[in-house]
Amino acid sequence: MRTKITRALLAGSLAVGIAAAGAAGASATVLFQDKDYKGAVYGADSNSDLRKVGWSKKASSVKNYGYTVTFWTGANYTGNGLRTSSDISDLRKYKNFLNGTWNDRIMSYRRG
Ligand SMILES: [Ca+2]
Repeated sequence: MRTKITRALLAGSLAVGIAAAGAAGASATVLFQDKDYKGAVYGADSNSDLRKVGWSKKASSVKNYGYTVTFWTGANYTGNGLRTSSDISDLRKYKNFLNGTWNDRIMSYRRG
């Protein structure tokens, strides 16, 4: 069963709640609008098209809680992919094609 923790524009106390859930073994990948796990948050195991939830090309940091996840620049797991099980505090440090970075590039993602 897929678990969608939350999506919200306000980080604040909600981000703290997700961090606590992560410590207990959260199941969802969490996207953060800003680097260093700050700003608005969105959490779900996967999403085939982040445009549908207003989160396309916004993530600047991510937490995967140990799960291997592949992020994609296009909808429906297309385009360039970044496969990782690491938490990434600053997607600017991850190179994408044409000397760009992964900052504000993710449009879909899923485990595996
Ligand atoms: Ca961003």
